[in-house]
Amino acid sequence: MSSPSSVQPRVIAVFNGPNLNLLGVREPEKYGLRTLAEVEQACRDAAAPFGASIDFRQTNHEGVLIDWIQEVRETVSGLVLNPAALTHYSVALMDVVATVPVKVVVVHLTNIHRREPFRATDFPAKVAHGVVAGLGLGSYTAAVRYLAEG
Ligand code: CA2
Repeated sequence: MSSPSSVQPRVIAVFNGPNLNLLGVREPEKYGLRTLAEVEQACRDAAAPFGASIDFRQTNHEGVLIDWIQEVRETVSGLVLNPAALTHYSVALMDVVATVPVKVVVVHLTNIHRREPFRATDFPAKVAHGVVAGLGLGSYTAAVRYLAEG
């Protein structure tokens, strides 16, 4: 029988792709004034009422992002993924997302469908459970809440 101390907290991974470390520092007119640290805190605040915790990471490297997804795919309760520019061309990222047995929600700060035409192609979204785009930091918190109530 398991005791309360052996209950594992549910973890939601929130992984971010290239250049998102520049949020709030460069091009605020495009991506807003919130920093990635503020996005992280908002995700933690959204998960806490559901008793879930957040594994929040950012990398500028496609292979690192793929390694991280492989690392957590069997252990997390859900994955929120902002692939940033990898969104528009990474078949490798789409392929690894397709292997994740739990729900994956792709998020974008901006509405990629009202920007340059090339941004409307979203490879990981083709195999994800859901997509939230255009709500700024709210794209992340909506996805975290959805997965946390899961
Ligand atoms: O809207 C989103 O969340 C994007 O994934 C952001 C990517 C962009 O390439 C996608 O088309 C849409 C860009 C992330 C880079 O973020 C920056 C933040 C501040 C300054 C420069 C880049």
